[in-house]
Amino acid sequence: MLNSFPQVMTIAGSDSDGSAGAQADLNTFFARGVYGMSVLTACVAGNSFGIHASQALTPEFINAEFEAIAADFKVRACKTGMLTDSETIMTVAKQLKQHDFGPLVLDPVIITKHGALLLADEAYQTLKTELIPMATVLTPNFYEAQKLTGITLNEPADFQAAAEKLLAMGAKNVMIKGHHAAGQSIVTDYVRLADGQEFWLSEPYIETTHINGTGDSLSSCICAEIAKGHSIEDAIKAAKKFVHAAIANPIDVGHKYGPINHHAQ
Ligand code: PXL
Repeated sequence: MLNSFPQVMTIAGSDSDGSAGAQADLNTFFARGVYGMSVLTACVAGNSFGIHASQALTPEFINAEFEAIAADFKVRACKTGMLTDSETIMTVAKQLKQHDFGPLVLDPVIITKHGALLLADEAYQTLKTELIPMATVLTPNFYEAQKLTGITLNEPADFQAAAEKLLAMGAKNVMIKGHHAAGQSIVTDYVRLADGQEFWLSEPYIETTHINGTGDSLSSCICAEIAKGHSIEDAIKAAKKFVHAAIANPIDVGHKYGPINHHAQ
């Protein structure tokens, strides 16, 4: 009975407006019926216009958060979001090696959709060598996949080559997210699983300004589904549907670029 309820943990930044980062993760965890915890790595002052200030938390404090959770809870799966810099990545990697927090969904957050930098340039290499090898599922978006692999994504074969390269870095499963080619009416993701299976997932493209937190929520949903015992393939497919519904049914908050709707199912 003790600690039997599915528990998950996000390792991410707080976004004050609730649209992204740890807030989006915790909303997703709640919506998917798991108990969510958060190791905050940074706090950003954001609203629907953008990010106005950012403050990294210290390694000492981040360690204290990890230790507090590890001492008391049984985390079945975890995910990462904003990791700021190499020092933060090293702190997180060390904690993930010391404790068993279950499978890791690594969302390699680099920059927001509106251009705010959430990961320093100097940290790409550390992310590649320290964390990607620990990733059960790696979920780069179109931009991040190109940054991490150096491969320009045009043709389907480019996506396959990029995924191959990310697998060679040590990720077990890769989902390259959310490419919407100009003029097309669908958004397509490419998935490559550990067993060699590959597939494309498409949903209709929705013209909207309410997409803050999309990537965070997708990776959180994968994490939640894994914690409930679903396969990686099913978790990825469920997450794609969840995020699509959350974009398709917007809620009216903020003045500009709003959040997705975690109440939608
Ligand atoms: O959605 C990417 C993201 C991740 N983490 C934090 C953010 C954002 C985007 O605004 O603020 C803390």
